[in-house]
Amino acid sequence: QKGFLKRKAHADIDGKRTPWGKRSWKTFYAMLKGMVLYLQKDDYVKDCQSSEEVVSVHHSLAERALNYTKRPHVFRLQTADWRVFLFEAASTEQMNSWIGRINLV
Ligand code: I3P
Repeated sequence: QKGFLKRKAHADIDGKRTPWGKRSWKTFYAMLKGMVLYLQKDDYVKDCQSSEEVVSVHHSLAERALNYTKRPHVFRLQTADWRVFLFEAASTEQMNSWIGRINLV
């Protein structure tokens, strides 16, 4: 499973609210391999290199973010260490595919 996703950080480790200034939507190229979600930042031009974030999806839960109504096809990922991310997919189909794949892990 791979593709572009927009991500918003909602809560950091232990469910602490992600502070102002760190809550904006950012585009990543996402790849799910095994129990790891690799998020490649879309900033080649700015940094002349790519930076990558790694999120373990082991014991995590993905579900449609029904109470987030500002954007369409957004799903919520809650990790085992109680971080919460919102991800905006390009379509409902892609959103459902990510949810299904993450919850299979
Ligand atoms: C955040 C940014 C997000 C917004 C968030 C802001 O500011 O504007 O787009 O979320 O609102 O805090 P910053 O870039 O300074 O972190 P929405 O797009 O969902 O409105 P929030 O604090 O209500 O989550």
